[in-house]
Amino acid sequence: MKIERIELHHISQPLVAPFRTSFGTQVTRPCILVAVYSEGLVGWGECVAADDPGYSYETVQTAWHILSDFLIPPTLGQTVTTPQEVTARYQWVRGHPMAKAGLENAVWDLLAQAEGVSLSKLLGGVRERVEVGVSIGIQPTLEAQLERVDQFIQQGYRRIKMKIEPGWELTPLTAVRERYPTLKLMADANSAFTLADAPLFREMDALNLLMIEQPLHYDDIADHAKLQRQLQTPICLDESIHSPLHARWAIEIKAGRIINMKVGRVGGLSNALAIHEMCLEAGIPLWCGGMLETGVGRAFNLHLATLPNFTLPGDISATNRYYNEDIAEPDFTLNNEDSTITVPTGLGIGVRILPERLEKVRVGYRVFQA
Ligand code: OSB
Ligand code: MG
Repeated sequence: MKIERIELHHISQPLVAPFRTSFGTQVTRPCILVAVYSEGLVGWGECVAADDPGYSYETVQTAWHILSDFLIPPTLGQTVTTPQEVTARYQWVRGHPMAKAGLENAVWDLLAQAEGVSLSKLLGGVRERVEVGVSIGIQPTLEAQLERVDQFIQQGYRRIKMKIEPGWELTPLTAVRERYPTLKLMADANSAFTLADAPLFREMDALNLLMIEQPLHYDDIADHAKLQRQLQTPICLDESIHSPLHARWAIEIKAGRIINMKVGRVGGLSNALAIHEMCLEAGIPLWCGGMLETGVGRAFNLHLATLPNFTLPGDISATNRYYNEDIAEPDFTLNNEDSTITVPTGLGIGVRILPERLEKVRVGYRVFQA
């Protein structure tokens, strides 16, 4: 297929509630939607870089620059039959995985549509519904935290992730554990602690958490390996894994026992597939992380999480947990009898962009024509 046209849509949508983590508070969520046109079809991808470099060094602005000046020019006008033919043209570009994923994933959607299959089918997915949980931001008070957990449990979520930071860890986690003794409960520190906090994490072993996500430095695997040796609770790596190479290093040194897969963080679906394969062989379970995506990114997450080694519930919540109105339809809803979301069965990612909604929240637009 010849890539005839590529569009970048920079959008910014208000979140239904502020989302506070150890690295900051998000009130609105931007992203860049990438549209790739060929032979009457349009593939969509979502670049999940944020407004600020708090979670990752990438921002909407750096991704816009990398896409516009380095990734899109060699892609335009090319004839492609596989996504790897696109990624090969910008393989020399170091870093910037979220920018790369936005473009590569749009090509996956395009190619799946052209082949007349859903993305899950093209990837080799094995399930129609995906088990999901919810990620709860840091709350102003313990009462607010418990109330938030209660709300989500009432909505049907059966796995709760709590954000933690120094001063907001054992007390809120213990309170939730006491109220829900058998709940699948986990904590995400977003790199807020150091190895000197090992005693604190050893105390968490008593809480029977599903895992502790990224307790230490965002670029570290060495200290995570040291901490994992002192804990019974599995460590899950998020921020530290940017590529199949990082995944291999982390597995080799036993830096954790679980990996959070985010397709943006690892540079696109091809790398996600490579990491999936590697983890399957190494006995490392995966789950699909989230970046407060729009319906486009959420659809990618659902399709990806249908692969066999995604054996733990993902951070893929219902649309109404993030946005009042989204730019794509249908909205994703929780099947609240079993805490799953049904994977779209249409062609490609199987969601439809709503042009009026898109324009309403769009703050930047650029067209590249072959
Ligand atoms: O660390 O997993 C994280 C959101 C933005 C950036 C980083 C993270 C998160 C979440 C929310 O935890 C996941 C979601 O529901 O999309
Ligand atoms: Mg995380």
